[in-house]
Amino acid sequence: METTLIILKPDAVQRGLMGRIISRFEDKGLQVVGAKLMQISQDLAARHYEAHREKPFYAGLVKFMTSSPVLVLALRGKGAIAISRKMMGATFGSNAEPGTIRGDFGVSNSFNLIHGSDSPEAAQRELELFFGDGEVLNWDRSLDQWVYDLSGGQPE
Ligand code: 3AN
Repeated sequence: METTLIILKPDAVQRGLMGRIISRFEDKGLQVVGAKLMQISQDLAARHYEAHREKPFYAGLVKFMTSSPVLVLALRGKGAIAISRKMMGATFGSNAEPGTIRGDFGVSNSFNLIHGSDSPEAAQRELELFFGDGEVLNWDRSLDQWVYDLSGGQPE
């Protein structure tokens, strides 16, 4: 099972889209194992986006991400990282496919509603950045026996 870090960005929170976006992930079968409404500090934004520090959009991105609260989620499931990325859609709302979160809910390129870890290494780093000890819960979901085929001992 993989766990990924998802951020519902300030535009998603302000536009009242949190519930609808979380529902998409729950409907898909991903499990919410962490959730936190928070205001991202300058320092945390800088650490989260350190790979983009030299990019021309960096200052605007940090300003946006620290401007208003975000909802940070830890989502778990088999292939959760790739599945979430597919559900998010292309980076820019203007060309994200219909059926994806960015494709269905936005048109903007910089206000693009959601962040999701793009690799297992990024997920581990980002989960540690945003969640403290004990804030990601390993809870048994009784539904799992119908979300996955567990007959072989592994979720399929
Ligand atoms: P993604 O979020 O799809 O993984 P990345 O990792 O390429 O996209 O970029 C990180 C974030 O930087 C994006 N979520 C987006 O908010 C922002 N970003 C990327 N490229 C641009 C751009 N050209 N103009 C404005 N913001 C951008």
